[in-house]
Parts: sequence; structure tokens; C-alpha cells
Amino acid sequence: MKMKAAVAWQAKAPLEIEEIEIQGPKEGEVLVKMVATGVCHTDAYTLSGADPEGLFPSILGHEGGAIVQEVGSGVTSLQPGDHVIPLYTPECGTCKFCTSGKTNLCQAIRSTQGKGLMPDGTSRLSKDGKPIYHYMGTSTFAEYSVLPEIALAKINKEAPLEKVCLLGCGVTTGIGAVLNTAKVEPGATVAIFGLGGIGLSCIQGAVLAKASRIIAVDINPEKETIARQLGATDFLNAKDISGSITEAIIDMTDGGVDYSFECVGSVKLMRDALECCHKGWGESVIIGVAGAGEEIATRPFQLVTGRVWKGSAFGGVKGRSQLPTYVEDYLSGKIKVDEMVTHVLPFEDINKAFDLMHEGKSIRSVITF
Ligand code: NAD
Ligand code: DAO
Ligand code: ZN
Ligand code: ZN
Repeated sequence: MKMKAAVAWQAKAPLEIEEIEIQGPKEGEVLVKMVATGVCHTDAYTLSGADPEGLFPSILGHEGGAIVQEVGSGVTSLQPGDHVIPLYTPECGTCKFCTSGKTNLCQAIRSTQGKGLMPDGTSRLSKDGKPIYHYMGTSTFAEYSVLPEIALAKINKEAPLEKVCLLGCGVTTGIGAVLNTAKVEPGATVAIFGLGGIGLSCIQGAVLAKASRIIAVDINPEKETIARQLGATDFLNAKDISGSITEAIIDMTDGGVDYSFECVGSVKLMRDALECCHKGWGESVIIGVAGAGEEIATRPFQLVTGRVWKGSAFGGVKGRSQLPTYVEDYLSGKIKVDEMVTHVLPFEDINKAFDLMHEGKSIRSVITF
């Protein structure tokens, strides 16, 4: 069938709203109608050309809220009318990764997803007979998308999709990194670098973990208000610090923080985040995605003396089995999502969402269809 989609024809160019073709679901696949999608920095990163996995032309977007329209043969866990959140980190439940109890990184469809294709090695998206790539297995910047059953989390129908779409990436990633990856304990001190949708959600996670001190760092002074509203105890504008940000945080915390989170994608900041951690036990979690080919560095002695460097994808959350609980936590008021939505834009204005992000004016823009 035909649908409207925002096509990324090439890197560094605005998306173009086009009428394209989408094929129905094959075996094990599901057709969903998108109700809303957030725009995450990772979409901008891929569009910038810095993503080594970036493929063009493609339909970007991975923070969706949708309703099941049609299921392919063999699909048993979903039916038309179900409300779902697309998962760029699927959960098959049976692969070596899913059964390890050690990671949320299911690998069942990884090889084809990374090539912009469905598990059978083909695309369901095309324009005038020419294939268009899927993106992160989700492609939410379109009226419809086809996903494998294992890449859809069924959620409570009472949850507003134009809000809980942000649980498809930003909010879950930040909260999960704090609670699942770092496992911050009550009374711990925390530093968070970068206060976009991810970093602000780390603040929420740190509040839920009952951290005693939450130091929020950004270069945009306008982030201070929302950071404090969400529970940050301190705000540092990195541009105002005369010496190094690392020294400033070490001085504020009697030797460094217990946990830090890098939510920008800067390898320089990743080093700062590690080195502002306390000797002997401090742990730093990399969440930001760095540019293609970039590498992190520190003196090995930083690790020899007890600091730990780790990373987190989708907050360590298993999408099908754990994300529905995040939605329930939103409905009960435990998790804040509405506060992240600074702009709601019609699909036709999707490029404005990228402009607002680059200008530092938005936390999350939500696109409605
Ligand atoms: P965003 O653009 O909304 O926010 C980034 C923030 O960082 C902005 O507030 C900006 O002012 C700030 N910043 C920029 N340079 C800085 C500096 N030198 N020091 C301090 N602050 C600085 O981005 P987002 O959507 O919150 O995403 C953040 C990062 O997380 C991106 O790299 C994104 O690709 C990545 N990400 C990772 C995962 C994951 O699972 N690991 C998931 C989603 C996003
Ligand atoms: O399993 O090898 C893998 C890749 C899983 C993808 C995880 C991506 C997380 C970071 C990218 C930012 C997502 C918006
Ligand atoms: Zn994202
Ligand atoms: Zn799996």
C-alpha cells in the first residue's frame, strides 16, 4: 500500500516527505500504524553521516508509539488493535544473549537489522520499485512500519502513545542506565554530562535510586531549570568552569562521584566522566554515541586504581518483558515523560524537530501523524 514517509535520501540533507510503498507483513512480521514518534539525537547523528551503520535512502526514527494493523502468519503474541512500542533492541527470548541473564542485546535479527533489512534479507519499503532501507529495525518516521514480532512491546492501551513513545528510547535509556547498568544505590553521588532527553532521564533514574547528590553538567545554561525540576542538586555550566570540569567535580565531592554518565557522544567528555569518578570504586557509564572511527582514551592507571568504565544500550532494558512495566510506572506517576515533551509537531514539520534539537531549544519534539 501507499503511505507518507519522511525519506532520508542522503546524509546532511533534510528529510523529504514522500508517498512511498510499504509491503504487508510476511511470516513473523507485523504491520503497525504510527500514532507518534519522538526525535532522538541518534536520528540526527545518522542523518549527519557520522554513523558507520548509516544507510541511505532510509526511513529514520526509533522512538515510536503505534497500533497493530495486521499480523503476518505465525504471529501469536499480537493482534490488530494492540498498542505497541517498536524496539530497536528486540527480545526473542531464546538466543544465547536473551538467555544469558547478562544483557538486553538480543542478537536474533542483528545482522539483517544492521543492514537496514527485515530478517529475510529484504526491505518492505520502496519508492517507484527502488528499495528504501529500514532504520534500527523500526523506521518510525512514516505513517506505517513493518517490524518483526520480537521487536514490538505490547503496552497498556490506556497509555497515551504521543507520550509513551519516548519510552521507546530516551526516557528508558536514561533511567535504565542508572538503575540497571550502574545500579546506583541510595546515598550515592552522581554526575551526569549532557542534559538532553537521555541525561535528564538519568537525573530521574538517580532520583528513583535515591542518590544523595546529582550533579548535572551541560554547556547550555537553559538546561538548569528543567534539570533542577527533575531533581538535580547541582548544575555546572561546563563553559563557565575556569579549570577542568573533572577537577571541579572532584573538589565538590571529596574525591569524585560514585557514578557518572556520559550522555553527549563526545570522547573527550567520556574521559572527563571517567576521571571525575572516585578512586577505588567510581563507575562511569557511556551512553552517548561517538562519531565513526572515534576512540576513547584514559591512563590505564585510572582503571588500575579502581575506576570502572562501562556502557549501556537502551538502559539495559529487555523490551518485550520489561518495557510494559515502564509504561505502568508512567501511568502511576513514578516515571515522568510529559516533562520531556517540549514540542508537538505535525508530521509535515518533522525537519523543524531537527532544527530545534540543533538549536538547543527542545528536549524532545514529538511528531504526530
Ligand atoms: P540531545 O541532543 O537532546 O542532548 C545532548 C545534550 O548535550 C544537550 O543538552 C547539549 O547542550 C549537551 N552538550 C553538548 N556538548 C556538551 C558538552 N561538551 N558538555 C556538556 N554538555 C554538552 O541528545 P539526546 O537525545 O539526549 O542523546 C544523547 C546521546 O545519547 C547521543 O549521543 C545519542 O546518540 C545517545 N543515545 C544513546 C542511547 C543508548 O542506548 N546508548 C540511546 C539513545 C541516545
Ligand atoms: O546488538 O550489536 C548490537 C547493537 C544493538 C544496538 C544498540 C544501540 C544502542 C545505541 C544506539 C543509540 C540508540 C538510539
Ligand atoms: Zn534514541
Ligand atoms: Zn534474543
